[in-house]
Amino acid sequence: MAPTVADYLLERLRSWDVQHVFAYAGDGINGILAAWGRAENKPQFVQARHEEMAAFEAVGYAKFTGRVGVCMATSGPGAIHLLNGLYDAKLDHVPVVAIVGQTNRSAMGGSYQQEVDLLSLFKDVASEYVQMVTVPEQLPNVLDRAIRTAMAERAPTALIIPSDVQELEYSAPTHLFKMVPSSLGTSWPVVSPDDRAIIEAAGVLNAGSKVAILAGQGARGARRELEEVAELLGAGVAKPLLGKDVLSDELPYVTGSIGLLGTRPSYEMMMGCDTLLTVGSSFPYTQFLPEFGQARAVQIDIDGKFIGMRYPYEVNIVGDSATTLRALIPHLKHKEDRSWREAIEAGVVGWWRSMDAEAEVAADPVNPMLVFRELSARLPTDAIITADSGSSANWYARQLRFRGDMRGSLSGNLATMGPGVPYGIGAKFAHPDRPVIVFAGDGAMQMNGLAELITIKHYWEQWTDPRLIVAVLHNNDLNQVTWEMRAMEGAPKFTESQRLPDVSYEGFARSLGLGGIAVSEPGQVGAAWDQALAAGRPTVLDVRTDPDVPPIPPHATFEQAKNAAMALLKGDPDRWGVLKEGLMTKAREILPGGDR
Ligand SMILES: Cc1ncc(C[n+]2csc(CCOP(=O)(O)OP(=O)(O)O)c2C)c(N)n1
Repeated sequence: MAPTVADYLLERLRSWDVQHVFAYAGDGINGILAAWGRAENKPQFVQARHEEMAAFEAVGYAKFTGRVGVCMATSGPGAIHLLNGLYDAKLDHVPVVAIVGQTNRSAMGGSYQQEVDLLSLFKDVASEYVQMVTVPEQLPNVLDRAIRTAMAERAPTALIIPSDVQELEYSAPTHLFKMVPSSLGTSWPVVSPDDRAIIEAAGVLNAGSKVAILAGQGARGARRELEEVAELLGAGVAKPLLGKDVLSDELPYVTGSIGLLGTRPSYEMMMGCDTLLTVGSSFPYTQFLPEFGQARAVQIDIDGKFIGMRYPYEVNIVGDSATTLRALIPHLKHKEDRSWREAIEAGVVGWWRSMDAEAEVAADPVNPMLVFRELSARLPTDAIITADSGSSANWYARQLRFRGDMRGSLSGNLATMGPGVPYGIGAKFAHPDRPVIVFAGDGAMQMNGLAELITIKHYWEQWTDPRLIVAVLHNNDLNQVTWEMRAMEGAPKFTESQRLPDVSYEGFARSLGLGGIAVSEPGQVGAAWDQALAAGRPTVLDVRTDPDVPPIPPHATFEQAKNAAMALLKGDPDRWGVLKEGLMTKAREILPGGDR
């Protein structure tokens, strides 16, 4: 049989070294599924439970490899289901290619079953590149451009292939008018900075005496250079959520996370600095950066489209972060006065002490911070950690001390619920030899994490290191929103919306043949981690956590604290527990032995 368009599609994906496609079947891609059977499942078809999960898995895969993630779905409903995961890729700047089916060309425009205007549907999410393949000769060019554009723009792109086109005999573009041949492979440049801008930037950085560095995910790969710059400038380094793994938390001047979920030393450093150097970050919350006029600022970013915003920077340098920092280093003067650095380091010591103390606050039954604190010390240095949107994102940001080669991510900008478990699956396919730990709320587990445990059951025996631990914060509450309503709206908990039905997460895991550990007392947490980290199979840690421990950051404004108090006065059903836990937690920051 002559190869079809679908056969050629898989062959071309193999040529691009795509090894996994996260996908879900449907008759809109029947031609491709048939080709897969002929291709002996190469690239591997990874079957998710839901197309949104397939997209999240592709995002997780891409985040943890730096390579393109590929997902596939049928026409109509399958394509629609991909959307949220693709938006996650778009907002976090991750290269993902979505391939979807469409009804036959003969039915198009006929309000046919499952016919959705997919070009319009993907127009926004895949604004960098979305195309429909209507004749075989178009395929190599459209696929290659979808992959290259995803990589070049760090964005999702989409390919629509009508079912009848999938089954056409493949014929390559020819040497004729209106044919567009294509070729494989790309050598990406390392973007060097402009020399004059380097001198200007060095002038700004040398003039300051209190330098703060903000290092985001774009600074990954510039670890050594960042450390050298921070040393020379006597600076501290704060990390937005997506940059949590760019620099070790064991360096004494790393102040940790910044922003709504951030640390006190990061906040204080930004409020007190006179100079700001931002590397590879488009951290959106201006209010956590220095006051306008307070600091002179320099930004380095690989993408000219995202530079110069969020803060009135004086020098904006487009360039690869490591290369640009290397160019900058010879021009930087070592700051002799280390008092600013010493104050930052003292703040960092105090911060970690207070994090330990906060994790020790007695709660009913388990303080969620304890779950993270107990893991932090036990984390293997090659671990990959994901967190879902919800209160776990707070504790991920503030309680985990990253070191070694640890990687971690969450839905940084879309902040969607649901990616924790599928990111973990994507991570396992990316690095089957590394332990992966997922933190997820019970709401996220009920939304999709439980179903995706079935995907884990389906595949885990393929992974050389079988450890994929899903730690569930079992608080029977949509806790992050409960607290946001208290802090932002001054509104008491609306039980009908916030309370969740009780489910045994470890019981469900065990019913699948996975490990399941129930934790209902603080004293069990450490041993549970030890057991899960030593287990020869994926494990769900089902921890009964206290919803009354406030995930409000230490620098919550007076307004937010007042609102929370008002919510309690207005008859919040959980008011006594909240008051007790909230006061005890705050006391750990304020009292002697806290962080001051
Ligand atoms: C798809 C989606 N729906 C709703 C939200 C709003 N939201 C953010 S966090 C959250 C609660 C999460 O609850 P859970 O997973 O139980 O975690 P917890 O905060 O209780 O730890 C909700 C509803 C969202 N971010 N994404």
